[in-house]
Amino acid sequence: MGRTVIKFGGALITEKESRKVFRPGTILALAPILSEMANSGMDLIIVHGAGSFGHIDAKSGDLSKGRIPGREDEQRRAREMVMESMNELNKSIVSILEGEGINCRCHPPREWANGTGPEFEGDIGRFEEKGCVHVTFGDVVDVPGGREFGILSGDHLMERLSTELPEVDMVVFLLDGIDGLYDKDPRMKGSRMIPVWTSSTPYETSINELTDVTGGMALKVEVASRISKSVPLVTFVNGLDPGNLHNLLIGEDFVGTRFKRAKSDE
Ligand code: IP8
Repeated sequence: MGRTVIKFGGALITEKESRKVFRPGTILALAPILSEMANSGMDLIIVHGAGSFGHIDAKSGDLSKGRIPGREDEQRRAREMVMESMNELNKSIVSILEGEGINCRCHPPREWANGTGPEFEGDIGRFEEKGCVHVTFGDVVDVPGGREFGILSGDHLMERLSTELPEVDMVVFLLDGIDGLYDKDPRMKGSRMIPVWTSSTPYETSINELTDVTGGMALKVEVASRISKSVPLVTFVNGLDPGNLHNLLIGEDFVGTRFKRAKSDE
C-alpha cells in the first residue's frame, strides 16, 4: 500500500461562521475507517484546515498581509490567539483519532515551516517516519524579510506533501456535505457535480472574504490540479459520508470528483 494524504476541510471540522466551534461528530464518524486503514498498513498523512479556529481571528488581525507598521501589538495578540486556537483544534482532532487506536505524530508548521504559498521552506522528510499517522494543519508561520509572518494554508501543505513524499498514490480532500466539485454553487438549482475534472472543465466558485483568509474552493481546485500531475488518484469527496470514503480508500467505486490532467497538459 502506498501513501495517502487526506485533508479535513475547515468547514467540515468546525462551524465556519461561529468562532471556535468544533464539530466532533464528523471526526468521530471518520476515525474508525482511518484507524482500519492505518492499522492495515496504509501510510496516512492528515492535514486539517483552520475553519473558525483560525480564519476569523487571522482576518481581524490581517495576519495574511504580514507585519503592518503601527498595528504590531494587535497583530502579536492575534498571532498568539490563532496559534493557541489551532493547538486546541489539533488536540481535539488528535484525541478522537487516538481514541480509535491511531498513533498520531503532530507537526505544527510554526515549528518547522517558514514562508507561505507553495514554495514555503521546511523539511518534509519528517513526514516519512513509519508506524504513525502524521498530522499537520494550516497555521501562522514566520516569513523571511519585512513581512515577518503570514498564513500557511493546509492546501499548500497538501501540495508539497503529496508531490514530494515518495509513493503517494492517493490524495483526498474531504468536503463539508457536498459530494465533490460542482459546476456552480451547489445550492443553486441546476448545479451539477463534476465527476472528472481537467484543467479545461469550467466551474464557478466564490470566496467568503469574511470567513476565509486563504483561498477557499478555488485554491483547493488549483492545488488538486497541480497534484494530479504526479499522483494517480486525486479526489474531492463528501466528508460526511464515511461509507463512501471507505470505498475510495479500499479501491472500490466511490462518488466524488476525480482530478485528471487534460490531454493538452501532457
Ligand atoms: O484553512 C489556514 O489554513 P486552511 C490557517 O487550510 C489559518 O486554509 C491559521 C487561518
